[in-house]
Amino acid sequence: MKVINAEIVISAVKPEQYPDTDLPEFALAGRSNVGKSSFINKMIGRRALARISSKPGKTQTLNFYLINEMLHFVDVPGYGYAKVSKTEREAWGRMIETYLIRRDQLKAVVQIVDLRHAPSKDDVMMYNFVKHHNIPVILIATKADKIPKGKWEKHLKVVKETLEVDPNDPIVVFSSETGLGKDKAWATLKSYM
Ligand SMILES: Nc1nc2c(ncn2[C@@H]2O[C@H](COP(=O)(O)OP(=O)(O)OP(=O)(O)O)[C@@H](O)[C@H]2O)c(=O)[nH]1
Ligand SMILES: [Mg+2]
Repeated sequence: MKVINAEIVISAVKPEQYPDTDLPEFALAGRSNVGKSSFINKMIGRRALARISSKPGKTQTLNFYLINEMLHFVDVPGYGYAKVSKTEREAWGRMIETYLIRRDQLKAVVQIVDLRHAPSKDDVMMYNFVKHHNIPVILIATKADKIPKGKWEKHLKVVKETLEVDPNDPIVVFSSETGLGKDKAWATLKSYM
């Protein structure tokens, strides 16, 4: 997809603030620092529309990005960031759950995992949560540029086995560094719109 226009619409923390449109939405889920914001930027061809940081925990609100007046990407705060207090973590959890369960416009969760490592307990929990609520999920195994191509299949197998992935769920090997997987990711998203 050729992205002509991309803009942040709102940073929301509660449902009243979500954009009042019927446009299809895709929410990014994944560990803090896994590369959710980088995924959005690569997909839309902007270096820094979604905020990226070397510090984990950068994204703290539900950030709605409007793409070509056609769809929204929703950048969601990452989970598993140790330096966040329990109270804060619970508030984030509620905010994310409320959004994922109640948002009719949500077409699929784009769950980002790190191709280099076995998915964490939190990754497994998130995947199970999404499956439990019957929300379609697209898996993106990112940072592929950090391991040699010959090892992708082996790593992919570990990802699938650890998550006990439903064989019907698409999984795309991706790199925000090189753009690997971008076309396949767009084609996959479109099939859910
Ligand atoms: N080499 C490489 N680095 C990546 C890739 N994707 C993200 N990164 C780096 O990983 C770090 C975290 O990326 P972000 O996109 O900010 O991660 P995030 O998931 O949005 O993080 P939070 O907002 O804290 O939850 C940054 O330093 C990125 O440059 C990738 O595909 N390859
Ligand atoms: Mg982020």
